[in-house]
Amino acid sequence: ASGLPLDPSAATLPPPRLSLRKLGCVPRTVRRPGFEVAALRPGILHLGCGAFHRAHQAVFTQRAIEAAPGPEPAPWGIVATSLVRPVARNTLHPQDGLYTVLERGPDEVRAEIVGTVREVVFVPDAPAAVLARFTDPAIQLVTLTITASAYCLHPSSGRICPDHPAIQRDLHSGTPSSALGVLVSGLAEVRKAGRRPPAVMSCDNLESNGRTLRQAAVDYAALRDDGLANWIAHAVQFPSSMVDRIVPAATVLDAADATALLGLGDDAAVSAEPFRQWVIEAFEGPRPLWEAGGAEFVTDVAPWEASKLRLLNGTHMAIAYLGTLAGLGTVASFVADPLFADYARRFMLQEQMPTLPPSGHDIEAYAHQLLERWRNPNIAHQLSRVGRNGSQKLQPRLLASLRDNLRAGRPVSCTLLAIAAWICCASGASGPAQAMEDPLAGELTRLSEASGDDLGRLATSVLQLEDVFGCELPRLETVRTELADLMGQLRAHGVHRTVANLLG
Ligand code: CS2
Repeated sequence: ASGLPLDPSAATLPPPRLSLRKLGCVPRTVRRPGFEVAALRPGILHLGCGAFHRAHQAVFTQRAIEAAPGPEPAPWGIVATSLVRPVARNTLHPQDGLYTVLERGPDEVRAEIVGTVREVVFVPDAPAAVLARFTDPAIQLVTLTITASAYCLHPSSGRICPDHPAIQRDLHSGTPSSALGVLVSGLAEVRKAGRRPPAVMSCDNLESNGRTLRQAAVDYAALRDDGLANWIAHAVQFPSSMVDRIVPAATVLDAADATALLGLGDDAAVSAEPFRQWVIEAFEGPRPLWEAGGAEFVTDVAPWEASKLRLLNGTHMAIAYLGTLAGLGTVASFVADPLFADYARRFMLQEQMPTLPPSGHDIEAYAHQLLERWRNPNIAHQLSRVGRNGSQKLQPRLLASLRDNLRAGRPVSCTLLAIAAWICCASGASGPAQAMEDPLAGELTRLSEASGDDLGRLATSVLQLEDVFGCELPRLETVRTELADLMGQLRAHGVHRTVANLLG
């Protein structure tokens, strides 16, 4: 018994939390911010402080500050706000905004402490203070990672939906709580103060995200004040950007791994794959030296955006629904099956690649690289997460290319199989265990119940959701019958046999 500690409770005391004071104690194997974090002044207001932001833009910004000359850190600290949940505030406050990014490669994990997030605000706690930041002369940029569904758009037209509950809530309460509401009210403050507006950059996976955000902000402003709408349309820059890094939702395993590597507690740690990419439409005015982190500034983001949305995000959707129906849990487990990997490759090369705008990009190499990234066994990217809100994401990721291919007489069966799988999951037709979170889940379940066992009827009624499918696709008899047939095959034979039949 001589090896036992005298006080057993002492052995289980948690380590102290990561904080500015403790930063000097972390082992040398962990990368630390290469600037004096306490001296970093804010320059960016960010909406949506989720795991993606923390593993993407905040890391590029860290590189930019590290590369900037001068004794003082370049003033690009981030004031990060979250709108829906207070998790970021609760975990980052006690850590002085510091957290670890665990870069999980196939063979090793590297840890980096990020120091660019200098303030974290939960908007419902202090809405007026957030709006006041828009007129803070230090804030030069406003960036957003709020996810596609928070843009409150009609999926098929890409214009805002004034009846959206988040917009209605804002209009009735007078205090904005939606991201669009905060953005437009903040810009209204800038206009009232007669200041030069910050550039506003969407970092979400949307088609022409800069133009889409501008239109959404203008439409939203027009619900209140045409003068404001007109000013936003003309005075504010909305550069587009293509962002890419696979970042699963943070888990307790991330916190535990970070704690083991740092010797300090970190409840805000996030995991990410080693790959990261950011292509930004050039804009005027001051900005961080994001190139130092590998970002590219270009005149037109469209070719990058199209291949990213259609090959990466579109195939992700196909993987999410087919994988869920096959009883799998992660993207990596799907592509580990050679038949499913063949399906993903065929889908990308035969049905998505032909629809891309001309560019000098090597799309085959890109598809190959994507399969390698998805295979990373240390990234547990949950299918339930990748597949949520499908009704809001189908249009740019699957339906746009489906239409192009139908018009050009090219093959579409891999795409239709992905849509058939979405209908099975999102309508609950394949059972509650495979149901996906979706704003239209209630409506889809109703359609499924009304159709009973008649898959043809279910396909027809789902296709008639004009907000999702527009009005052209539902009229195409071949789309309807093929979808119903594929849903029948999935139900009767399971995913493996259906995919094997399809690939021939
Ligand atoms: C995914 C993306 O959940 C999803 O919609 O497709 O989050 C994807 O992992 C990122 O866009 C990768 O950059």
